[in-house]
Amino acid sequence: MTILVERFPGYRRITLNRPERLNALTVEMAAALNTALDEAEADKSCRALLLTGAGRGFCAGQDLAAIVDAAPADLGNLLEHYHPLILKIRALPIPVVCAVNGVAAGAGANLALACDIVLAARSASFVQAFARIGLIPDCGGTWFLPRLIGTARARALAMLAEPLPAETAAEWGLIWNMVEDERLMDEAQALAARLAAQASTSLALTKRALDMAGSNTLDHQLDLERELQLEAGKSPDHAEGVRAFLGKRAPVFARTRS
Ligand code: LHQ
Repeated sequence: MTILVERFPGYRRITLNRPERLNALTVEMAAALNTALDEAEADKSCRALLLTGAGRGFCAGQDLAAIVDAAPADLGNLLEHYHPLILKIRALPIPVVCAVNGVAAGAGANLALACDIVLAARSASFVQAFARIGLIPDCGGTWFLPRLIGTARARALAMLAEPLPAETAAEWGLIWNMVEDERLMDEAQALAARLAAQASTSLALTKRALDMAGSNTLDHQLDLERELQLEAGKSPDHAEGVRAFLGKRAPVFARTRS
């Protein structure tokens, strides 16, 4: 199985599982990942996702053996399998934590950057490997990189295709944080469990607002915040959060998404 799905209380862990190829992507794998994301969304008790890779790599991007003789049109067709995954991760109404356990290259790097909170092991690295094989960053690379780290660094990473160590990725703000290798999975699971215990409507709407900010004027964004705040304000979790604060106790949020 190219994708493994494990259920934990409140969240699911999805593991890219072609370790002998550093979890390089294939069309079959993209289809399996798509199904895993759909199933997680349909399960209202699933309130967070954790994405990681099996073995020593996170994901080496497209499986190059599968495109060695590909015609240009084939490359475009392949992206029709990958690009919807990027949009799906962004549109999911639940937070997605990515535990980057090793090298994340090409589409693999950008798959990680599409997630909401990226935690990487010290030994991990991020490589926009595309220029090495005469391609351009896809799967959102040209969109994510300048927004996350600014155009100067984005351009150099995309054009030089040099590996960026996890520690620098965290310093630059490409990712949320770096942890020692042996701590990665515990920390990532704790993060997923913590998000799963939070107010789910609040997280879903926060995710939506942050994504819309990429193309909105401040004026429009303030309107959107007002609209989404009204929606968040209607959730029982909001009432519970306020009561818990005033009662000096920990809030108990709903275990099922509405
Ligand atoms: C691989 C791969 C790989 C196959 C390692 N494929 N076998 C999407 C679709 C449409 C159009 C095109 O674009 C895209 C998006 C893309 O993702 S294009 C970019 C594709 N990815 C790359 O160019 C990265 C290629 N890989 C590497 O540069 C290195 O393997 C990295 C830097 C990831 C890791 O280096 P090392 O740690 O030194 O490992 P390694 O190179 O020895 O790899 C281990 C094995 O995995 C090895 O096989 P072997 O049989 O010798 O043990 C590699 O051949 C295999 N492998 N990446 N993408």
